[in-house]
Amino acid sequence: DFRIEKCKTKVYPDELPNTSVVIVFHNEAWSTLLRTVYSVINRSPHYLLSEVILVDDASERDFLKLTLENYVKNLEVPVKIIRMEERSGLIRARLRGAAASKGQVITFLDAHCECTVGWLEPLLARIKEDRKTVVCPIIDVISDDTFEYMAGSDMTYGGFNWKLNFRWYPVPQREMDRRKGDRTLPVRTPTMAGGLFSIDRNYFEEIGTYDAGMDIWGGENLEMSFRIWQCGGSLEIVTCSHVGHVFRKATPYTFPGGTGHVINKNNRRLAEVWMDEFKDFFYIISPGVVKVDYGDVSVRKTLRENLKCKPFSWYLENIYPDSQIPRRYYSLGEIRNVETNQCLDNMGRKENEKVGIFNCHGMGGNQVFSYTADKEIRTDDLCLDVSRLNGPVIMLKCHHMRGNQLWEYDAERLTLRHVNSNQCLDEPSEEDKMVPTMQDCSGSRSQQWLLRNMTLGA
Ligand code: UD2
Ligand code: MN
Repeated sequence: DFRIEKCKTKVYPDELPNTSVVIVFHNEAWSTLLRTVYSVINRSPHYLLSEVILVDDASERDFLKLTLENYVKNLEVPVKIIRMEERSGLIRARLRGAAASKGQVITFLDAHCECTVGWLEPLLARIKEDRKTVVCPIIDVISDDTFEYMAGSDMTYGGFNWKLNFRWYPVPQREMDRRKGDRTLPVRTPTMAGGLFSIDRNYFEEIGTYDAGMDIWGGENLEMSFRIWQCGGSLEIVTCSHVGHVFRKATPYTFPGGTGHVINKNNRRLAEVWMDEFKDFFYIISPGVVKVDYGDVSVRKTLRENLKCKPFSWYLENIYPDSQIPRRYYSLGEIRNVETNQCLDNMGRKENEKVGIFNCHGMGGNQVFSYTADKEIRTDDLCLDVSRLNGPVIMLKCHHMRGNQLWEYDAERLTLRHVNSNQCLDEPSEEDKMVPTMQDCSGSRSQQWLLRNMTLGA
């Protein structure tokens, strides 16, 4: 039981909607799959459990065929197995499972989970209160070495970066304040991880289920998150519900067509339908993506119109103001030095390393920075940061607190002045030609920078 004490004593209504649990899998191991199924059966009140549906996405392992079928016949709750005729990916497999299910709520789980004591009631109770709320449990970590269960945090929520990777970020203060410090109240989350959530069956259909044009893996979680928020629903992490998940280092399956291609295609579909002009952040930081064919999204665009969904800028402003994508910004593109004609370049470096400077290549990627309305210079979730007089200029996680990440661009003098140190960004020194320096502002050409706006993409 991984709940905090206050959750253990919470009382939920007797009358809750029942749920079907849909678990899709491809080449899952026996032990993890059965651990998932047993935990659902053992840790859920049976009157709330309509059925368990296992959707086999054309696995190649023998024991997942007849052996599994015979095994589940003896379980206390009806377990139905559906087989996809061909490998379809988790999105279409979940759609098939959902279509075959009967419960008032549909609960999706990955095939390597463990539901813990009391996991189900808080999810269903929240949906009963508001049928347009889509709810996720806290996803705890099951070690992929020892399979030990380790409690996760109720202080993180879902976000995403410019590359459209899902990421966990700390729950911001505004959300703590909204809950008045009560950790048993659900956290409104901008995005969900994707694998574990409950949704009212009718609402799932009203809001457009999934984008069936997405293949194999990836992107469907952001697509659904944006869609829910933009089209009038809400997405929450119900902190009194804990489900563990094995985060694995490698997948037991292939990506037909190539991992990159599949994920880029899915991401393009969601960017084109939901992100409006903000899709440029994705396209500019990963320019190769624009070559990927994403098929026809007209059906999804019509859905967006029919549901009268709000623009992505509304989502950024109201649901995700601490997003890595700034809602308002002055520039998005290269930052070029007037004297040397070279560009700032993060050289694919990671957090805590110096920002570089290099010949401009005009290809986006590592040479893309945005000067935002909050006056930070950022590339994805990293910001230019100076903490000492005379530098160095390093890339640090953006903290939205101004401080050492606050820059003043003078559009006439073309200078980038670091406010805290009152020094200006300058060309490299003789010692290290690869990194810009910080110098007292002098107005010299080496301290002049052009901030470009560029748009790649469709
Ligand atoms: C996360 C989600 C996952 C999904 C994915 C993005 C969690 C804990 N997991 O990745 O649910 O949203 O992000 O797409 O939030 N599977 C198939 N057919 C396939 C590939 C996968 O049935 O072609 C099954 C797989 O057996 C598993 C589920 O889909 O049960 C999710 O796949 P995963 O566990 O490899 O994804 P994960 O946890 O890395
Ligand atoms: Mn998983």
